[in-house]
Amino acid sequence: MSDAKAISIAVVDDDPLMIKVLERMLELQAVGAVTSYTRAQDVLSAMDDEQSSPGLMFLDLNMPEMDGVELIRHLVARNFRGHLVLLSGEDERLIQSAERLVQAHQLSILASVQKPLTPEMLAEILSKCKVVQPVNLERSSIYSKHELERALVERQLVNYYQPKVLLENCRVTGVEVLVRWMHPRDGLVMPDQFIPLAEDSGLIDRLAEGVLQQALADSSLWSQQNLQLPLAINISMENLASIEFTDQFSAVVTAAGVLPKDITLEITESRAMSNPTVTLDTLTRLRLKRFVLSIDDFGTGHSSLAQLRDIPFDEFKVDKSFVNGAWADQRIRAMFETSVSLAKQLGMRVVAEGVETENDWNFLRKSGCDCAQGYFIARPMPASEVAGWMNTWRQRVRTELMPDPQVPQEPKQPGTRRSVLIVEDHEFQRRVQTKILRDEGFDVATAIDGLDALNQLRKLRPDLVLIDVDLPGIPGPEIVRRLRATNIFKRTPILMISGNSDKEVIDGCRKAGANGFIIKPFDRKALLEKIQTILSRPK
Ligand code: G
Ligand code: G
Ligand code: MN
Repeated sequence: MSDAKAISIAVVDDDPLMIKVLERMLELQAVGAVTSYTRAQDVLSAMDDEQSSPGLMFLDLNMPEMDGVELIRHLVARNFRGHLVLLSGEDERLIQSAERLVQAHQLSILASVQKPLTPEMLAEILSKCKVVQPVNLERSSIYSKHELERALVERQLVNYYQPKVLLENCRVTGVEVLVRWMHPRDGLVMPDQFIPLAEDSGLIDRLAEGVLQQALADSSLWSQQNLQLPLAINISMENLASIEFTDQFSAVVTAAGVLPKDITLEITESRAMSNPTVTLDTLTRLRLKRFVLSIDDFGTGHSSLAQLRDIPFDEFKVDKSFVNGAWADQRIRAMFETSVSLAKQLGMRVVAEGVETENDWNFLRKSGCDCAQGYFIARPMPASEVAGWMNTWRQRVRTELMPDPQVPQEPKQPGTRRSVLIVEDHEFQRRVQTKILRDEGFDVATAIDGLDALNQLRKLRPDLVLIDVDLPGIPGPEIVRRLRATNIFKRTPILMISGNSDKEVIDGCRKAGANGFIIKPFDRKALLEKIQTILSRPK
């Protein structure tokens, strides 16, 4: 349900006529209080004075003095949590790039429209409007320097560890150290709540040293259990700006009896380098000492191609926003593949982070990427859980992720019933095909789209698959391609079904790896003959 009635609305547009028109339209939609501004600066002043911000803002991008894009930046700085509707008389491209900017700042954008806005568009926009929680307008962390300082002294910071695994054989190559704050009042606090504070208040060096000491101690306990786990430590740009960092860091590592080659430094550019000369000096010397250098979150922070050119990174971490969902979204996939290709050409090892689902995982296994990290493998965990996780992981690899292809899991006895999965979005078609095949003695399962199919296939491992070419989401031929790329379904007989008999469609299916093709409508006899043909062919 829309909450537009309960929300305070701001309209920011330098054109008074445009404001009048929009106010009138809003009035007709019976929404909450509307305040209008002809200057961007005025809405900011109002927010500062009232210590509150509108729940919904209509924002003209083209304004003299402060323009809409600049205003967005100021809204971010004020922790604006309302919804935005971008308006512009300019071309589509400008709106699109402003939209990306808004999304990059993780603000909610309800719509971006080329003027004029019609009452119908407005009604639709308002219907998407939800009340947002009032927020603390304070800019930075809710914690003070003093509080963080005490946390360091009292050892309230604890390391969590998240494994990275090799895609080729699922071996664990190490763990990333992710710090958390066990806050006496607030419980487990995530690093984005206090790392920026540590950077701003000069505490980041002490924080980094504490994290390193704890990681080395945990690592030594793991070695006693015969676990050799290389560590990846997140290092802030602020750390690298200190000329003493290299020597202090390597002294601590050496004192613990750990080799630099077993320590990766993950470097994120959450902010631009404050002192590029010192930073380059530090990184080069760390590399000379054989520490492994990894560029983290490439493409989302301040990291740039110039850094890749100038800094001798060994490892490239592809940000989760270019990994998660790449299997289904063409744009994400393009960025992912470009990143991998760039890193490979520079001779770097590639780690994909944010591997959340089995689909992500299967996509990566075929991608040329070296390592993976993410919730699908393991969430960050306390040191005490790492050894137990290693055991479950080995188990999971054997039974689920890399079952030995020579030993089929459930050997089929001769004479057992054959099974088929029908992938078809139209209910009627699904029923007809199910009936024909059941009558023939098949065990029939059905799926209504590609995702459903891929999920079921892994469990069922049918002897035959029928796939409709035109499916919502993943198209039929793409499903076939993905199946053919796996060991389990390399040779499973697949029959494609389509209402379209164009040569391109048929060729597309064959190229994807289908064994046969049948055109709708077909009768029972035609379908069974096709199936007979593909089942009797040697695999
Ligand atoms: O799980 P997660 O919320 O832990 O981490 C969020 C961000 O905090 C990541 O970008 C990570 O790089 C950063 N981070 C985690 N631990 C540390 C640390 O010890 N030092 C620094 N500088 N950043 C860290
Ligand atoms: O240092 P970096 O920014 O890369 O830190 C990784 C961050 O990503 C941490 O906050 C970690 O908790 C988080 N993370 C790790 N695996 C996943 C995942 O599979 N999905 C998502 N959304 N976040 C993840
Ligand atoms: Mn990291």
